[in-house]
Amino acid sequence: MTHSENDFLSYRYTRGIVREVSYELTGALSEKGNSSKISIEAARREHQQYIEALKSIGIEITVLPADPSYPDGVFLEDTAVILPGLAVITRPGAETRAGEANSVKAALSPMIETRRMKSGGTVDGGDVLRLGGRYFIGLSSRTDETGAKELIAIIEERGLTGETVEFAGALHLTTIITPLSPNALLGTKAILENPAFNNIEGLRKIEVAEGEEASGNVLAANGRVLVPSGFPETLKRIRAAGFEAVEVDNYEFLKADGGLTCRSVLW
Ligand code: CIR
Repeated sequence: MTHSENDFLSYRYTRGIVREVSYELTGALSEKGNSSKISIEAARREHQQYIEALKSIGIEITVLPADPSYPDGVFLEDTAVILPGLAVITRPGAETRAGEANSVKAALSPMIETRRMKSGGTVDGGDVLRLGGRYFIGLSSRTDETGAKELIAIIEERGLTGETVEFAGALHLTTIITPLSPNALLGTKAILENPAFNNIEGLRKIEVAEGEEASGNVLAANGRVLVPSGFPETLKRIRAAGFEAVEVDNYEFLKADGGLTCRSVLW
């Protein structure tokens, strides 16, 4: 394994892409219909804070222009799954989002090898949880068996492992569970008890605090954990477990069911 592969597998990144917030974000998909309540001005401020947080830990960020045809375009994590040295361009599960992948592929191509999924199945990047070099693919309303199998085959070609996870209660798997390190997961009680996460040697499980279930999506990068603001008990638990955590606002994006990881693709 090369040095940079090893870095990637331990959540050490040097590059990333994000997309500008478009005015159409108020028309983004949202399970509770809250996206119409988004303040675009506040969302832009939050997104700038997020970009600064990523830059401050040494990640060079390329900002893609907003695309008014895609209200959900800022959540570009769903369109690409990164493997060491390869970006798999997904076929997102929501019909209105399928076209988002084209501009993401175009932006990534000069920076990293890209490969499009072509089985006809669907995968949203938000359903892909990576624990070190082990990929867990949640089967959801957006990610189907065919898509997951195709992705697992590509992961296995690269000498890593992939498996599917059945789960309920969230839009995406990583809405409720995310890594803090290659051997620590933060998640809701229910998902941490999922058989997929049992019997993993050396795995530490940190539960989000009661009443703070929306804090399961955090972003571990370069030795730091970005935690959405407004979840003080979960923040305490992450720090008590020995991680350096900083709060980043995600209030506006949460109205459209988006977490911190959704707003970037890092490698
Ligand atoms: C959607 O429903 O597709 C967007 N409003 C939210 C996507 C969030 N993405 C993610 O969890 N990876």
